[in-house]
Amino acid sequence: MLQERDSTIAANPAARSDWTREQIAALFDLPFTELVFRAAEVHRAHHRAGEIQLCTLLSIKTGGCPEDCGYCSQSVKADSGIEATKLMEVQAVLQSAAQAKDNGSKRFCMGAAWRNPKERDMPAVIAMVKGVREMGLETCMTLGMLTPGQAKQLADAGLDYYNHNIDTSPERYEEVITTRTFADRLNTLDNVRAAGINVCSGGIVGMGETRADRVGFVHALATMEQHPESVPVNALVPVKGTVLGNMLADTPLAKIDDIEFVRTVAVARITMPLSMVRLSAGRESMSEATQSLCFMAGANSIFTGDKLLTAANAGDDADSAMFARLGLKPMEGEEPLRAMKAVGGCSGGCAA
Ligand code: SAM
Ligand code: DTB
Ligand code: SF4
Repeated sequence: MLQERDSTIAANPAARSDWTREQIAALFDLPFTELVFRAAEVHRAHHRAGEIQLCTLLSIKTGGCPEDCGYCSQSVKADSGIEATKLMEVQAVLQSAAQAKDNGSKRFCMGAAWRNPKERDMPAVIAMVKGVREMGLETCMTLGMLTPGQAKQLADAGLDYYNHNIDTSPERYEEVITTRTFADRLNTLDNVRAAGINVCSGGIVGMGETRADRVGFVHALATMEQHPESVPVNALVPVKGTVLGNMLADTPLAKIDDIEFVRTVAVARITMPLSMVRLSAGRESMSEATQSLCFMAGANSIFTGDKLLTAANAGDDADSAMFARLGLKPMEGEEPLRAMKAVGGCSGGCAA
């Protein structure tokens, strides 16, 4: 069955990279129900729409980050009360991964509050990848910027995915982060791709950006020569003491507009039909109705468990209840873009 699906996908020229901003803006402008309907059609053409991928996050090194990302509680510039920790011991990480596996998670994502990993950190990080993989879980890491050599080391250790977000549109980027550029981010993504690791890249909605910024954000991802295998769409978790948390507090922008959030998910689904679209941060304060609309609009992956990196998450009990109410099942199969590579259907661009 999977082979049949894979060859259908491999023959499918859907993952085009020539989207214009005007085309993406026109999708955002569609009547809401029409947009969600179209996204649901694209979703069904390429994915098993009743299945949601379950991933678990662990912060392996928390706080004290020298970067100034305006949304982040872990920046040294933020007055968020998050205490800086050292890199966790490998055994403790493996224990946590075993628990995630017991709870039904298929992927274990390890995040570190670093600008970039130091060479002295690499042996421990590599041991974590190898250990988690040996348990039969897929591995993902997000450690900040990587050199080509570090990407190769992680690939050799067997790392399945690397998460590095573009976060917002190229135009808005400098208003949110000044300590590294949009081009730096793309450079790391190139290094990850070149090393043969699957790419996970997305961003945040609800940072007070304009519709045009959301168009620019999706455009930057959808015009990549090869779309990211996973696209996390985070709703800003406004944290007191961060630049954005303080700026948006007590303004009408403090809470993301649900409909606009669902629109962004739908446009990501339509423009990157073969990618996994992950409903990431912000679910804890999102109604089940809004989450359902996101699943309808093509989101097919979530983070499970009580905690993201530092912020609260919806929690396993709430998610089990939601899955039962909605008739959703945890995903067992392979991601389309990854499956295409396995059957040799994508020789680089994956574009029409
Ligand atoms: N330090 C690494 C980096 O920045 O690449 C990895 C960890 S960082 C926390 C991963 C991503 O989480 C960020 O790029 C951002 O998109 C998302 N994120 C961080 N804080 C967030 C918040 N308060 N609300 C929503 N998303 C957030
Ligand atoms: C992503 O795009 N979202 C996750 C993951 N990649 C690493 C992180 C969300 C972090 C939310 C805020 C926190 O927990 O501090
Ligand atoms: Fe550091 Fe990552 Fe937070 Fe930016 S998002 S401050 S790089 S931990």
